[in-house]
Amino acid sequence: MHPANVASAAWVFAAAPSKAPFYAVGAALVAWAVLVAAFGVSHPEFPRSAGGARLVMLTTALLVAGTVTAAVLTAGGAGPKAQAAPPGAQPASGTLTLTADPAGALSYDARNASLKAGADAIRFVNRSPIAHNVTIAQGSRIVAATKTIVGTTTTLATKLAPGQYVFYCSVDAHRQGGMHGTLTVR
Ligand SMILES: [Cu+2]
Repeated sequence: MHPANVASAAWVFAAAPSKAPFYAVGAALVAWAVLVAAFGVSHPEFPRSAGGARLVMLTTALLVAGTVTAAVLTAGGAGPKAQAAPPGAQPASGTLTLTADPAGALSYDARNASLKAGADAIRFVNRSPIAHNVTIAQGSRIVAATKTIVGTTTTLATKLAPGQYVFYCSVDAHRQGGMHGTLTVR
């Protein structure tokens, strides 16, 4: 490596330690590409043998894979922004979060929900002064139900098979009043 490149690489390591692996592997890939290109130009018959060609391709592939891996790892570890999901968004995992209307209206914050089949969790937030729950049923068969809570949050672990479900509040006539929706499990 040229002394100036070494110096700038060292600067990159010092300035951004979390991105250092990406820059290091990326720089190696660039250096390799330049080397192969320069050698190819000065040696018209390069690569001389099938084995040599394979070695060049393998090295290139490994460096590209290393760069991509380092880029992904570097991006994954980037600041607090990476973890912050937008408020109200359903996470991609098997967790369904439903929130009862905090002002006391007979409604949840969603009418249609979906979940991945398997080990799921139902998280129910009820900040209202009225007792509610989330009951999940297929037709008239109840398959899961959270505790009935007031002014707090509860989580229920469940295992749902793919299919169509309904969710509703089983307290008094809350379901008829509007606390219901559909749940699709894929
Ligand atoms: Cu209710």
